[in-house]
Amino acid sequence: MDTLETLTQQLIAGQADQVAQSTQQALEESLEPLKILNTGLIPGMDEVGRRFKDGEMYVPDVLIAARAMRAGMNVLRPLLSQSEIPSLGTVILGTIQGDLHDIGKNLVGIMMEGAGFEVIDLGADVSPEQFIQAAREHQPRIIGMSALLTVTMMGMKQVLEDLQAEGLRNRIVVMVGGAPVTQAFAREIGADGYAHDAVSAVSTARDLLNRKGP
Ligand code: B1M
Repeated sequence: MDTLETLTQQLIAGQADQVAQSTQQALEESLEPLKILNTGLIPGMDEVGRRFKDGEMYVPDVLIAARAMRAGMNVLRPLLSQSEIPSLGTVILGTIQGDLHDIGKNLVGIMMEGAGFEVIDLGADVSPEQFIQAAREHQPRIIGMSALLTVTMMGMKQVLEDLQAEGLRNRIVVMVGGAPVTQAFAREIGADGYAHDAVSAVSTARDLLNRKGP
């Protein structure tokens, strides 16, 4: 088994210390941080999701795997966010109210930082009021919302409506993402953009800002 396969297995087993070590080892083998993320860590989390769905793993196992994922991400974070690029503007990020899934949103944050955005991460379970308050306070160019549950997705629409009602909608680009979210859903709720993963979130953010202008 090569280092990335080992990493995937350790993540599934929730072995946080070993995941950190294997991530470090993969870097020492000169593997690119993005490759380690996409070929070692994320497939592990995908497999955890499959097993959870099929009743082969339970919530505590998933939490332990999520902790291991974080241990690997902590090793990669400084490398993924290394950037000499001047700030492209402020992005407010958060997982929508009622939803505690934050791993994907954290990855989006890391990649955005790496691309030169200043990221203000509101965390998970973020209410529409918190998004509005942060929009007033930080005057972001982008608000990015993440949802992993079909039952919480509609909360994104509420944030869009509240931004509109507060007169803030026109100056802010709103992006959405998360496993159950689609381009069609983004369009339906009136978001400006959708990204399938953390890497495309960066290019989508750049495109949307270019289209909107200064
Ligand atoms: Co939960 N969970 N979970 N879970 N969990 C899912 C999402 C689920 C699909 C599992 C399943 O049934 N197969 C299912 C949702 C079903 C549905 O609604 N369709 C589910 C469920 C049901 C639940 C509970 C209800 C379980 C229960 O209690 N009975 C419960 C809900 C709690 C709550 O939120 N209120 C729950 C709890 C949990 C844990 C707390 C145990 C844990 C979360 C820990 C944490 O995040 N800190 C957890 C986990 C880990 C998962 C799975 C296994 C993995 C999610 C993950 O981290 N993926 C997940 C199954 C799965 O998705 N395979 C599952 C890795 C991550 C890198 O990917 O988050 O998709 P993802 O992010 C990607 C893209 O989506 C995108 O970029 C990221 C990186 O490429 N992206 C964006 C994300 N946000 C974006 C924003 C953008 C752009 C792109 O722009 C702003």
